[in-house]
Amino acid sequence: KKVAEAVEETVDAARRTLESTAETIPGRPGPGSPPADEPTEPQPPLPPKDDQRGPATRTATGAETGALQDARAQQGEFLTTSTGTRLRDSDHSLKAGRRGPTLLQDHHLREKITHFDHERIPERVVHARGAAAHGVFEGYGTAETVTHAAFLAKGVTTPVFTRFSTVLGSRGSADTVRDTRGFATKFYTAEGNFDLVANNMPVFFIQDGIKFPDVVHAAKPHPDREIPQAQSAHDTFWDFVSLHTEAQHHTMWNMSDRGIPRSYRMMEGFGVHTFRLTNAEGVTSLVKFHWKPKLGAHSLAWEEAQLINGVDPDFHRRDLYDAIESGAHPQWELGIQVFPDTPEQEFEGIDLLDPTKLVPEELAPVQPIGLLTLNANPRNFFAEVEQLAFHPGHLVPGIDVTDDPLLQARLFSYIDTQLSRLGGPNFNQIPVNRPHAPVNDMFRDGFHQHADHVGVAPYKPNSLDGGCPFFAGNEDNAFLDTPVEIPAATKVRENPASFDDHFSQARLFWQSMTPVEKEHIIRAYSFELGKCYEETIKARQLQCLAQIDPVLCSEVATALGMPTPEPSEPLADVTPSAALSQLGQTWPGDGRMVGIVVDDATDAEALQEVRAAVFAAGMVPLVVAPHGGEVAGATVQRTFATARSVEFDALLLAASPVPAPDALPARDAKAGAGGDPALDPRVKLLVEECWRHAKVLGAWGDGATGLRLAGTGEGDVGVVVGESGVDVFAEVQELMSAHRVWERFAASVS
Ligand code: HDE
Repeated sequence: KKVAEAVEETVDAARRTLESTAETIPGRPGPGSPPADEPTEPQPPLPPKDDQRGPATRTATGAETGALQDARAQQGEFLTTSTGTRLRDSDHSLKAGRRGPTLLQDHHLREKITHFDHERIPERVVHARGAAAHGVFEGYGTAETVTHAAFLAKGVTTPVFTRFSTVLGSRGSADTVRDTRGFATKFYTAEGNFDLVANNMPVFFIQDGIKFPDVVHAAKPHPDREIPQAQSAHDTFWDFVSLHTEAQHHTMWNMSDRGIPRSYRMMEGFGVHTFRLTNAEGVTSLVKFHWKPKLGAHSLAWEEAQLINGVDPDFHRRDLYDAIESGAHPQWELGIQVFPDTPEQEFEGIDLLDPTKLVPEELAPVQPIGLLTLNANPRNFFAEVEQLAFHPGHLVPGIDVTDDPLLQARLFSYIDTQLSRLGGPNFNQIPVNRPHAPVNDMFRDGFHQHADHVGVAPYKPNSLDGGCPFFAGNEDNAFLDTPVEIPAATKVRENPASFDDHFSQARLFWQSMTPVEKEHIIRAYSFELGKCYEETIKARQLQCLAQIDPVLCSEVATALGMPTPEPSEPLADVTPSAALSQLGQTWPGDGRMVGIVVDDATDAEALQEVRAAVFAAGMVPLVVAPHGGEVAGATVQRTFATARSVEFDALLLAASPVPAPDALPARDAKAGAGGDPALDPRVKLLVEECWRHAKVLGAWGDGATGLRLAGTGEGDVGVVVGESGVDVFAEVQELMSAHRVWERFAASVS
């Protein structure tokens, strides 16, 4: 009886704890609540047809059998074994006596440890590090002239799941490394899943998929020491791209500010390849897909990106999660550049099948066709993000591929890689991958088969299952492989001659940059090549730069302390494309972070007003104070010990805090010049870094002294000093709409 009572008490206590926790986490179900819905709504199976002996398919989520229950993760309030037997204890293994050996018969011990031993699956071979969010896509209907894809029709809304990623790093690597970013979206359309597996750069390193293992092996850590992690600043990468010169254009994008985005929410996306669309009349067009962020495309400063890798390696993942949680739902417009589908498959002399080439927007404007809004975070990272599987061949009627040899190889790779990553051929049955359209695929069995298929004839033609499932025709909107004529050809391992131009668009990109963006590119090449050991590799890359631009080449050569080579061919004559620059416009500041430095002497009312103004601007104020708790009537979010400038898009000083006893280093704690009190060195560092990273600074009241002690103040570019905090913030907000105050630094190149 005693045992039973003790057990009951323990269970009661656990339940009470659970209930109190549940109350404090809004939106989380408490005990006894029904199991949460699946992340992607399961769809009912196809209704059985009258003339059919059995239903064509019944998936594991088939409502008839109540099998939906099976797919739910947590049922009932008791801890059980995986086969549903309720457990009394999960903290002690079964032993022969309190101090005795553990018994082999302890099934729960063995089951618990065995499952744990197998929790990890292989990470993605590339794009291993990423973050994702659910959302909705709404078609504008403007694409109807070029495609009959139903989800692009006016007003049609489609659930989506988007995953952003870096390419090179492992699953646990830092977010803000210099790299290309993945931008892959799964549209769960009524006509089946459409995957737009895009990047944040419009071109790729290679023209033929057969080179993918080469470029990835070169860019990944060295196989002997397995370093460096998530970096291109090493010999093997530069060895490859300087030899395989078709990589030069993409490399230039990586060396530009595009390689270090400020946020996933502030990146453009590009389908890279040319796709073929078909409209209701059967007329085809060639298109390139673009994602345009409503917040604009913005980047970090290189030093800032490096600091973040240490201070907050999850920076991009956190930023996306926090923005969505706080209601700042990021949005992108999907757009297309449209080209006539001619036999040459080129536009204005640009080969549309060459994935190292872009088409400047000035030649083919991006036409908006729909709006993506990401509005919900995943609930279980493994289930949704890790098990998510994209494939560029997941197409819907009205959208088809072209003969781009890079795309063709991708069509093979993405299924193949899931076989080892997700452990078998049934990965599309995983909830996050499951289409919302009815599925009746006649695929059977295999590892991780969850469907309970019925019927006796999973083959076609059959009579035993009434001929089911049936083929669809035009009237049923069946997918049509576009009947493209292929000219008579000889089987060869060769590229078209137009693929031989490797430098003109790298030069086009360089020429399209503003002086400050050029400066950043020079510094990026200088840093990356400066990290290489092999002189021959650096010299070879300088030769490539000579073929792109003499200024770029000589600046990098000077930084490396090497001679500037001459180009071996005349430089390409290019027309710059202003659309390639990220600067020169203003954008909304939704979700931006504004640090406000205060101390115990700060005026509470003024602080309250400024915080309200920051919130009203759609931004997040973070109060930074000498200690935690309440300061100046506000809850402190960061102390001087926990804050680092990289968290803020702008910094406001409402105080000039004197060094606190825990401020380091001690030598900075002496009084300032001219009898000024000293400034806390951590605040000084905040200001100095914000200055260097081209962030807007503002101050009122004592804050003006703080700025001065940190070496800046009124009259400096991007620094606002005034009497009232609200007025100061109004000016700061305006400056922030240009993202950064790059004008602070005079660029040495033009
Ligand atoms: Fe990928 N790529 N890729 N890729 N790719 C993968 O598929 C591959 C390429 C891209 O968030 C892998 O499921 C080959 C271009 C993204 O889950 C793999 C080639 C573009 C993601 C693969 C390319 C991309 C991947 C690894 C050259 C931009 C992350 C895991 C022929 C248009 C998807 C996986 C996610 C992932 C192969 C080139 C984008 C191995 C062979 C070009 C965004 O299948």
